[in-house]
Amino acid sequence: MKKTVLFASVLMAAACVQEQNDENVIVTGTNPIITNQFTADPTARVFEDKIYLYPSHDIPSVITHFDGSAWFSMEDYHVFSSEDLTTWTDHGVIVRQEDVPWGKKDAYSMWAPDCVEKDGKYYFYFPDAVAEGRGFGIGVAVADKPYGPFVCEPEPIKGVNGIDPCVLLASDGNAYLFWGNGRCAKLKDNMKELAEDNPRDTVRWGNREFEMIGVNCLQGLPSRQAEGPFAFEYNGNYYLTYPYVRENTEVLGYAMSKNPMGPYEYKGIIMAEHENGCWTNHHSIVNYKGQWYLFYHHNAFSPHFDKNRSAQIERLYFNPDGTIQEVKPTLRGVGPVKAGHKVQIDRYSEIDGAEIEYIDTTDYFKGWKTVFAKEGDSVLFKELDFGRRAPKSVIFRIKGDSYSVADIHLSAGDASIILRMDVTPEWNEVKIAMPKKITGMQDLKVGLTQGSCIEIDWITFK
Ligand code: FUB
Repeated sequence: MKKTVLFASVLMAAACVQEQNDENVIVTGTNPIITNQFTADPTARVFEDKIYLYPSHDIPSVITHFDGSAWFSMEDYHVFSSEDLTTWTDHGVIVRQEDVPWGKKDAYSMWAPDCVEKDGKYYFYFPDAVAEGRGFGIGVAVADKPYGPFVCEPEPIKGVNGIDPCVLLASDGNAYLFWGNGRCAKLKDNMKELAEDNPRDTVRWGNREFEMIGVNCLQGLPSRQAEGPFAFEYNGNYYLTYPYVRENTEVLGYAMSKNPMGPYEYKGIIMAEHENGCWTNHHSIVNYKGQWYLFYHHNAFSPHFDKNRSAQIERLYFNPDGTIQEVKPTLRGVGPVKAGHKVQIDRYSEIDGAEIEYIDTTDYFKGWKTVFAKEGDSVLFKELDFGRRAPKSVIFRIKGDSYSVADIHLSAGDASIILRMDVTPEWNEVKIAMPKKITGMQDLKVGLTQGSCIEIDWITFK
């Protein structure tokens, strides 16, 4: 059932619409994590013992860049939450471009946002194209709950022009706004304005000079085309992490300091360039239940247009000296996957010979299939939870290149079994009794031992 609730504020603040759809539950555990829409620039925050995800919401392009190419198009923000990093609830739309009093109503420019909690209020920071003048402003919308309803402030934050806000609530008691290519300024206690005592810079663009509030924390550091700053504090160190162009596309880099406003010292790469050329990356770093995670994006559901991106997660680790270990993107991701889920073995941990293809190239959200073209091809899916009661049967969603018989080898823990099944040229769900008991957390290996080319969409154990 879909409920639409309209909230209006008396004090000139704009109305924001929140849609709540109880059926909007997504179960993945693998990458990408959200499979019902594009989710770029994922900012993850822990509120009320859950992960709340505030991404920007790419849609197929409806606007063009100055060079005529299809451009980023984002008209609203959704918020998602999860307790286990596998089951995600889409709480619906929290802010739309039409609701922003100072924003251009048809700019489709609702780029990377952030949300922080202070004294029981949730402050959602978002960029939008300004209706009057040029460029981007950064707005604030306030709510009593992490999923809204959010009420937009009537004006953007004064003194701030730019994109990609991130707010650091530092242990010195201050809140710091980072934005654009690494600029940082202290916020007032009201979280909606810059503090009066911020330093000021004179910045030169061409032959014009501008006074800018705050400091450029990336001054002198590798920061070509830097954007998307994400700052956090851990073990007495401040970390300023940010995408920038090392060669041709963005990497995630980072710098450390003993002070929120720097000076920062460059330390290296958190994630290298995406191998497929996806130009942007954008991220957040969060500790949830004792484990650090990197949330980032990739264009997995849009292989031919890298401005339609999807959020992914990996575990992140620190070295004893506080530096960060480089993170490699995976398909397996971090969420617990139960054997009773539709186990998407195409999100493999290791692959040997098999190949991964999209199921439907007219609708990439249908996901992938694993193609076993020759005997011996296999994939390994790590950390599959078979639970305490051994499943009695296994179901394969499978097809082949002809009517045939295939022998599929499954191994997990002590069990190593070969299952013979009929394969048809159309997708079919084939159910087979499990000849051996498998329980507990196991790495599952699936391989073709005999038969012609087969494709598997998913496997589930009942
Ligand atoms: O999503 C639009 C822009 O692309 C973000 O604001 C940047 O950080 C980049 O990810």
